[in-house]
Amino acid sequence: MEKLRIAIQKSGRLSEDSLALIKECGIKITNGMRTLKSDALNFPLEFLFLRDDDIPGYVEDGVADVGIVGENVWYETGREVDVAKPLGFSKCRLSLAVPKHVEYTGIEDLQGANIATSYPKILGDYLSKRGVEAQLHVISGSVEIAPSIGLADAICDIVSSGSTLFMNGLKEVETIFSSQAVMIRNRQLSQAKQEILERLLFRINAVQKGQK
Ligand code: PRT
Ligand code: ZN
Repeated sequence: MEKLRIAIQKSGRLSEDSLALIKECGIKITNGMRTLKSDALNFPLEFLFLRDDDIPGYVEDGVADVGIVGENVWYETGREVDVAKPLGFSKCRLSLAVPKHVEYTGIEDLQGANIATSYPKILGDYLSKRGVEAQLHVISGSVEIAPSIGLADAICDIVSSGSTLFMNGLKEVETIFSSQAVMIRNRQLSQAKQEILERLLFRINAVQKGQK
């Protein structure tokens, strides 16, 4: 029998809530997240546990049929996949921040600035729409320390509570993207897989209604 293959983050901020949602849908998994692959016991679903950044590419290529990622990762990778459903957890925002003593009057202050980020596509789109040209320094982690080591004048990073910015002497000056976990899907699912996806989304809707 055909199964729908879903890619879930192996370990990180999305993992627990993604699996909790599956569980709330009444779906049981054989052997947790310790393996690369797992099966559902009572639903035609198969799990792949991956790094979140790899999920949109796997879904585009059809290695996975659907996946759960942050909208930030979905947009940044620019992969040809569709959002099937916003899931309402892992809410955060992508913001620009500058050292707290810097006077900031508006986005034009960043003309010619050096900005460190892990999101060059989202930030590049945002700046070019506003006619701002800046040098983007792409770094994969610890973006918040870039100003203090002299690498950048500003940063663009994920913010949740704001405490990371605060602890690094930075202030948030623009929110450029709002994000939450979303279910993404391959654009060419077979009829059988499409039907399984609809059953899964039906259950997710019911869970979400119950939470309201
Ligand atoms: O290993 P893998 O590549 O799979 O995971 P990862 O380390 O790339 O991602 P992970 O697990 O950190 O985050 C997964 C997704 O969770 C992100 O893509 C976002 O969609 C979402 N999310 C929600 C967050 C946060 N909240 C968050 N606070 N992602 C990152 N952060 C980081 C942020 O980068 C910054 O360093 O937390 C810090 C800021 O938090 P506050 O509360 O101090 O503002
Ligand atoms: Zn990642």
